[in-house]
Amino acid sequence: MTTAHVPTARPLMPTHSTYQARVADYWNTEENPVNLELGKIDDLYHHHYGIGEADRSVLDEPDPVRRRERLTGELHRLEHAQAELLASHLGALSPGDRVFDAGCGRGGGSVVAHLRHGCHTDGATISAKQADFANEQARKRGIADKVRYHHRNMLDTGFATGAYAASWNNESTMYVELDLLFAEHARLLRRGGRYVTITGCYNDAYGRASREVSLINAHYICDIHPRSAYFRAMARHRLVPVHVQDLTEATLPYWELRSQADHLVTGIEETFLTAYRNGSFQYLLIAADRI
Ligand code: SAH
Ligand code: GPP
Ligand code: MG
Repeated sequence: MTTAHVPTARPLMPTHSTYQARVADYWNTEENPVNLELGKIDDLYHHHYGIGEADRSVLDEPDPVRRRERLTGELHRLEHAQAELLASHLGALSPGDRVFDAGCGRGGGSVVAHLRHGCHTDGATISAKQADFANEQARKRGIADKVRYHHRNMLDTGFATGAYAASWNNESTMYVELDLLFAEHARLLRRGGRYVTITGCYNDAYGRASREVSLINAHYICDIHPRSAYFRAMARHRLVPVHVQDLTEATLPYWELRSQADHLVTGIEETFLTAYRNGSFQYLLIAADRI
């Protein structure tokens, strides 16, 4: 299909709840160095965590200025690896394909997917400031004709039905009801399209949400779902898992390193480490086919 005019002009946020207004406030005012200092390195701004082995030798760097730089760079490398892992699960995409980045933050994930696959991307964020920031980044990079960000509710995008070859949520599912979210992905994806999420979920095998999971919810104003909820809701919305990967072990080095970065910590680091280590919380990738 032609791709030029898929997103339609429409009034913004007709279904904006009070909760969503609070979430938007958070992201409109968020300026954590752990996000901005990392993003500045190569203008890829991520709002997700990292995966993979960390180079812990950065901690032994004797020069304090250089130590900070190396720590910042190493955390960014691990966050970038997470974005690449997600993009690698989007399936075989070609430059004519269109993909949807649900809860796109400052836009790094869409850029990674575009650079990897050449595809058109539409990102949606509930924060007007993030959408403006991300569009400006795409303009500076010279890819604004293919990579676009919209200030929209991902539950009600107004984008064209069946127009997308792939879609994803990178750490943004915990802000919404999964049935509403997957109904919108199922509507947007063409048959055989691929859906991917990387998310933090609480572990049903541990029981209900732990103290640490509740602290993470309060910190970000979100509502982490149990692992089981994902598979139930996907099954109800024609999304059939093709790959499930527990990334909990893979994300621990990121949090261990981040907890040592005095210039970047936000105060939530020990809570994540405890939640992962006590088994109440998991970092999960799910890829599913839209049947
Ligand atoms: N996926 C991005 C950002 C994750 S942070 C990344 O990996 O970098 C969570 C994002 O979800 C924020 O951008 C926030 O604005 C967005 N979000 C939360 N609720 C939303 C909603 N209802 N509609 C659209 N975006 C939403
Ligand atoms: C994102 O990142 C955090 C979230 C989207 C919410 C919670 C995610 C879970 C997996 C529970 P960020 O990069 O803005 O956070 P920080 O400022 O802590 O780096
Ligand atoms: Mg961050």
